[in-house]
Amino acid sequence: MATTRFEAKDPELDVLYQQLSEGGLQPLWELKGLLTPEPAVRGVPHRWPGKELRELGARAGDLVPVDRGGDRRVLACCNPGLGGAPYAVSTLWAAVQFLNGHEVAPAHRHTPAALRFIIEGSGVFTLVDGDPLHMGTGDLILTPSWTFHEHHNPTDQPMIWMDVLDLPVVAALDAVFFEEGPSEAADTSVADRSASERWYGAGPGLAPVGGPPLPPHRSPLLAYRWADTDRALTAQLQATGTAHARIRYTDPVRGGDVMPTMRCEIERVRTGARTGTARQTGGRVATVLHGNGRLRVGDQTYDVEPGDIVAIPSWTPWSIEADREIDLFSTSDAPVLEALGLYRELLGADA
Ligand code: GTQ
Ligand code: FE2
Repeated sequence: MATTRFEAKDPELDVLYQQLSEGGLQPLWELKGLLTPEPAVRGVPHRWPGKELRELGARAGDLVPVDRGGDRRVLACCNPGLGGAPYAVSTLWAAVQFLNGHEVAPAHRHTPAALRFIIEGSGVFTLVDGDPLHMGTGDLILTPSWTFHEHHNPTDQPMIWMDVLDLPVVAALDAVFFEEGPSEAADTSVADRSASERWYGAGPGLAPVGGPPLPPHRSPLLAYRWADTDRALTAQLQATGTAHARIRYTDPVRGGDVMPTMRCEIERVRTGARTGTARQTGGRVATVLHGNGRLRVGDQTYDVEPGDIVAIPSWTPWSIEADREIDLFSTSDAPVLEALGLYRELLGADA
């Protein structure tokens, strides 16, 4: 297949361009926009309102069944800058998933890693490699790369939550694998705490001796509970006496990010306060758990409320301003950029 045919006035050069085209080659001196002074980011700032996500999720719940074949009732956030690709920013999938009462989203696994963050509701549990993880408001639940997972809603009420996956990164690396899981009836006698929490969620600085082998590439703890997160945010505000607390979810034993491709953070901004402006390389998706106010992203200002999902593309300055105390959860691909030596950050006046 021939590549773009460049043209030149010089007949000999023009012949060369013809030969290059036929040979599947391109002259760098004719190519524009490859080595840009700063990232040429295709994703744009964007906000998907929580109200709309809940309404359309519920409508899909009425119209679309969940079973083998249509495994997941998921609405993917599509960034308007990405030409229709179902990605919230170029490196992250973000979506809402809606599960009616008494429905089961069947077992499968894939190499893209996923996480769930719950804005509202409880009662669903996710089995991760057979370990049942209850999902409640404010909890972060991990389904790391290649772990089997299935979602059960044993209650009478529907539930909706946010999913974030590293799918665009794994797809760019041509490393997507998927397989269906065993569809035998799962044990629904759910314990209050998953095995992962009983082993690794004991509390600050308490790691088991002789526990199950540590998974090499991700946190052994699969559920981060809101009560713990809330306590940590409150304590940090008390410790600093400031109006802005920021916390990273970590592997409780080794201290790294929860998964190799995604960093999870939550921040609390006190009523009336505004954070400094920051910009980082790498994409980020954020969602509001509590409160309201404004999220400034690039040249956009969004009035945000719980359930809104906001895309913060790479190298785009952003800040938070709270009218009523805001808790903002966000996921970024920072671990990937850091591992490759590509992470950059500017803060305050520089950003
Ligand atoms: O819950 O297993 O948003 O496999 C996208 C792909 C959720 C899931 C998504 C998935 C899932
Ligand atoms: Fe999945």
